[in-house]
Amino acid sequence: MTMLIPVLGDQLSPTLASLRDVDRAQAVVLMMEVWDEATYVRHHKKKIALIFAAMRHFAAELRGDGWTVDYVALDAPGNTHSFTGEVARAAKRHAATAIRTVAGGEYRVRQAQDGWAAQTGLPVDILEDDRFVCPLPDFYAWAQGRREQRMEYFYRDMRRRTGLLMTADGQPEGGKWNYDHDNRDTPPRGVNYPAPERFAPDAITSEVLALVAQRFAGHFGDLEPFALPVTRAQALVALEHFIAAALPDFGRYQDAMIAGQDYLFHSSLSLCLNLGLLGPIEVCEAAVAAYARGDAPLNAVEGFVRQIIGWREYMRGMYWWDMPRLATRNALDAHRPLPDFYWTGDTGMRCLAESVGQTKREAYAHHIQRLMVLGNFALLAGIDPQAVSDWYLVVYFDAYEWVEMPNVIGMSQFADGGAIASKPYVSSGAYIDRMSDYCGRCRYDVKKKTGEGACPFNALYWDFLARHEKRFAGNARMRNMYGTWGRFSPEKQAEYRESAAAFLDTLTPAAEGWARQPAA
Ligand code: FAD
Ligand code: DLZ
Ligand code: SF4
Repeated sequence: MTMLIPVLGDQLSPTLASLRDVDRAQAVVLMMEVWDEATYVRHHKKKIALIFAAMRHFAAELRGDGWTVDYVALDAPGNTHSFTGEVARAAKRHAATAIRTVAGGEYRVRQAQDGWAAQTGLPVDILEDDRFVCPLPDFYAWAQGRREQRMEYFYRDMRRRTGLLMTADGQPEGGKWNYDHDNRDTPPRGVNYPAPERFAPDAITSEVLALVAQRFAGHFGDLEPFALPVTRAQALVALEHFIAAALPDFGRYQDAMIAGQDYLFHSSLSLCLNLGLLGPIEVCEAAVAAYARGDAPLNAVEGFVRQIIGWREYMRGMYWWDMPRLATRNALDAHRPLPDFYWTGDTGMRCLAESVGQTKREAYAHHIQRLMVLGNFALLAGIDPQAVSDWYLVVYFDAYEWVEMPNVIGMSQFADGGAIASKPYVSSGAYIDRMSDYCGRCRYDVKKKTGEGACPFNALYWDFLARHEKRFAGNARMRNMYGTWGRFSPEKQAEYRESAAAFLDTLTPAAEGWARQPAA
């Protein structure tokens, strides 16, 4: 008997459920580089290189560990370029008698897996992906019983479940669940920012870089320099470096944005976590150990742990809870096309130009750039949420639908009608000015509210509130904003709305084909 074990590109964990309790002598691991996955959206070049390089290294490690690995490279003869096609071919090639796989992280992939039994005529065992803290059935049980599924309460359950930052008598460490209040400082001048650890490409990665340069030349983003971790050993080095160099200041400067400082005190570990090179618990335990040693303060460690066992797990749960509906949600009825500067960076708005430029270079932007600059602008301008979601899925090295889509459609664009965010994440230029150094050298004046040279975020902000007054005026968390809007004279209100309309008229829609191949 031969067990065929397809391992997908984001399942690069030696402890993967499908690789446990199997007789290696009677199993073949199948890994596939397929055009369908690399181009269903036209991913950033760096992201494709990262995934292929990590997949090839993982295959080599498995072989070293005694597994038989059938690795179908992108240019392999006969490659059908779909998961289903390759599973069917490999099942024949190896005369497989059964298939065992871990559930794919994306709805589209999970549906394909459901077709493998019919396609091959073999029994297919699809195992739960247990690399997460919260199994999906537990999340559904938690979500089902509630009128609102808010992250904060879910997070407390995850703290209790894992015991992370809990005292022996079941209380949160330090007496509070959440120390976000201490996490909103802007860094003073002269701070030394710790760059993430960089890893020089070896022969395997260099070969992938040449392949991607040749086959994906038209995709968005800079391929080189490439210095990302592509193995578990490198991921562990990156983790250790973050804990020592950045974690102590992770909390207080978490919301800051500084031009030319791409990472500040963020970890950039999302790429390792989402590929499976690191697990969520080991990452949190490393942070908690730093707190126990007195090397990092509680506000930093709690903030970091909350991102991982709170937000990350919650987003995954909300994705599966709401799919396939989530993909087409558009609660605010937003239909404007994505402006071209999301791809070119060519805009006088410095906050956006810096964030897009960094995204193009690094395939990375940190949370506040994603939420309060790039997402904020799209929400204020009424951009179609599916176009926004496609953009995020293309451009970030950590973007897989299960985590990208709830963050974009839900948290950032409020297109799920408020299932994830209790109020829309919108702000005028004042917030960006407070949290960043972008405004100082912008061609727009952040203090000017309307008219020529005024920061566009200002008029767009009030225009958004006015457009959606019916929906949001009753929201307790927005009462102050609507109170202010209501006190403006009708002439001032009209000025804001006209200024916003005039600005929106200047936007050039992006050409078709950046995110998805235009239909033939
Ligand atoms: P850090 O700031 O160091 O945080 C530590 C870890 O916490 C991250 O590595 C990540 O695993 C986790 N985390 C933090 N916030 C979130 C969150 N909201 N959802 C899930 N995990 C979180 N994250 C992705 O992994 N993939 C995406 O495609 C993605 N798209 C996003 C789109 C938008 C509009 C927004 C607002 C957020 C998105 N995020 C996404 C969440 C977050 O911005 C990134 O996880 C984070 O910026 C990754 O950088 P980091 O590793 O330096 O994070
Ligand atoms: C994102 C991606 C890309 C670019 N290429 C591949 C690939 O060639 N082979 C593969 O196994 N996975 C790839 N992925 C990841 C998948 O699109 C998808 O996110 C995961 O399979 C979901 O579990
Ligand atoms: Fe962005 Fe406005 Fe500041 Fe310019 S002035 S950087 S557009 S917030």
